[in-house]
Amino acid sequence: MTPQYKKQISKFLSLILRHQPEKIGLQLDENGWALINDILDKSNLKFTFVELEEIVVTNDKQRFSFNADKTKIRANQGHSLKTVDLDLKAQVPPEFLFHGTVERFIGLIKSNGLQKMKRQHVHLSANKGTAIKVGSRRGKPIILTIKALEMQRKGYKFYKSENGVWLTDEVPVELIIF
Ligand code: HQG
Repeated sequence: MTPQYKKQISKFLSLILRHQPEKIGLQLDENGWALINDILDKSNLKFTFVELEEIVVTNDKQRFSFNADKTKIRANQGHSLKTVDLDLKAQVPPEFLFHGTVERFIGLIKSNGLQKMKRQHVHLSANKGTAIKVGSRRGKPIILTIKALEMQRKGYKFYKSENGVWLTDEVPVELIIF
């Protein structure tokens, strides 16, 4: 497999495991798991179980996880599907978390806080470097600092995905340092 083909498969997996399983007639269970054999059968991109394993293990952001007996796979975060509940336990966050965005959203964020938009959660990171990468997908990154521990003490819930992304429902504007 070339790196390009691996990337193409990884993007395809993100699409069917986070957003549109119906594209290939795939079923996800309530916690977002899909049967690996179904994916291998239904995918137009051809790959074997061993190749899938390599893609999951070497994925730059560890976007996917296997279940214990490696019959199922799911995306660790990033879903837009409303029906998937990752069943994560609420956790106490560090004092500060970071969010990478771009200038054109700042006005709206200043009025509405950070909103999950099309996804299930607002995505935050414990380190600035990751937030810079996330923001850079859209242009010159602007990094917002979130008073996460204070938020949690005020009753907001925080979750950490299997691959270390911090998730929350929204961030009120008064707890964002611009
Ligand atoms: C912005 C990728 C207007 C927000 C990344 C962001 C991440 C607002 C965009 C993961 C807003 C939503 C998630 C408001 C927030 N008004 N815009 N009130 N509140 N926004 O893609 O955090 O490679 O859903 O700043 O690396 O950019 O796919 O979220 O710019 O981990 O695995 O609305 O997706 O991971 O965009 O990225 P997104 P995100 P993967």
